[in-house]
Amino acid sequence: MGVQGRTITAVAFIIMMSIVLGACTAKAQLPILREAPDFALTNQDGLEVQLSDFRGKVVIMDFIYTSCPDVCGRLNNKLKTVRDQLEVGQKQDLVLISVSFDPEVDTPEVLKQYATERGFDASTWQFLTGTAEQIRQVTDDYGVQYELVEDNHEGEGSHQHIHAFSHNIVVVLIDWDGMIRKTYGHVFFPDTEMIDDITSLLGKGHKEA
Ligand SMILES: [Cu+2]
Repeated sequence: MGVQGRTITAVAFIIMMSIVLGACTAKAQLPILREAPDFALTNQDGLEVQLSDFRGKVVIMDFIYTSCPDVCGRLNNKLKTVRDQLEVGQKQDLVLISVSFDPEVDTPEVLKQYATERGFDASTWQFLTGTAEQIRQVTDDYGVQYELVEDNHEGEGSHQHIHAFSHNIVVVLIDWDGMIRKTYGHVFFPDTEMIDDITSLLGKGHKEA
């Protein structure tokens, strides 16, 4: 091979490597994990809501109960903080859903009050409840585990009914097409991780709704 041939080989090699490196540094696409099981539940306004109503949007969904003393509130505060940091256009394409696994206490009225008191914007955030069977089905479908460990009716004549559950944490990121793209199993993920994940989906330009 002559000098010219070697130069061409070297140039070709450099071009090839830069393509490979470019591909490696490009943002990784979230894989499609599985189809998000659909459901029909009741929201904080007493209206029926189906997951499939939100095709064309990106959905972040978690599972909570309103009398949780700690983790559920922290988790929803985190989702609120993440949402607050998105650009206006991105916010419009994102729907937050919190499904209660405590339908006995978390009626639509309780959910509405909870959202209002904590500043969770109910216009873009669905708080869902249902019958015991409906909730059992949805939580089974999404791998939510929970167990009632305390059942408190506070004082005589008080309407306060407090449950305590032992439960795992399930947060799912669902794309515009109803596919689960990521699950978060704890509350300690950095805001930036979820923002990047949402942005990677919203950057695709799928806006049918
Ligand atoms: Cu909790």
